[in-house]
Amino acid sequence: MSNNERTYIMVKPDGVQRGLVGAIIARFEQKGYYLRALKLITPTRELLEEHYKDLNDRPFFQALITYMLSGPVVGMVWEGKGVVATGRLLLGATNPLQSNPGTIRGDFCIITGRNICHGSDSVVNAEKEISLWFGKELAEWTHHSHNWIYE
Ligand code: DAT
Ligand code: MG
Repeated sequence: MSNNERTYIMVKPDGVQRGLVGAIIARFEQKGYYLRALKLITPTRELLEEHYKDLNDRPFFQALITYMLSGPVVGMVWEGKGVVATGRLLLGATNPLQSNPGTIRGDFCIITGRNICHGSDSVVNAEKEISLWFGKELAEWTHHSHNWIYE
């Protein structure tokens, strides 16, 4: 497993409106992952329909797009060993009533349609989402604690 695996994490409009951006960033930062990109974005319908295209035949798709268009989102790229799967563990289950306490969704929200954050579900999808939302604008830097986080 590569130390350079990357994932796309996004604070959804409810997370931004509720002032949870910092709390969500903190979970990834404290874990030891590298922040490679971060921006506040007002997404277009077209961008969101592409991002969620695998769900476009689901009954909740239009409600999901309307919700995601309701305000700015914060997109981020986080990097590190196992970050795709571990990122989803940090977010918690899709349905916040089933998310464990201690996870972001477990601690901060209640319903699936307002679950405050997104995380890529595979390495392949992460790379697609990163290029969709950021293109190649990723920062390369070395964490001052790198050798205290990795052997
Ligand atoms: P996740 O965001 O955990 O990867 P997903 O990719 O299956 O979950 O779905 C994307 C988003 O769509 C999810 O965060 C919230 C919404 N969603 C999923 N299932 C839903 C449902 N049954 N009812 C309403 N919204 C749903
Ligand atoms: Mg998903």
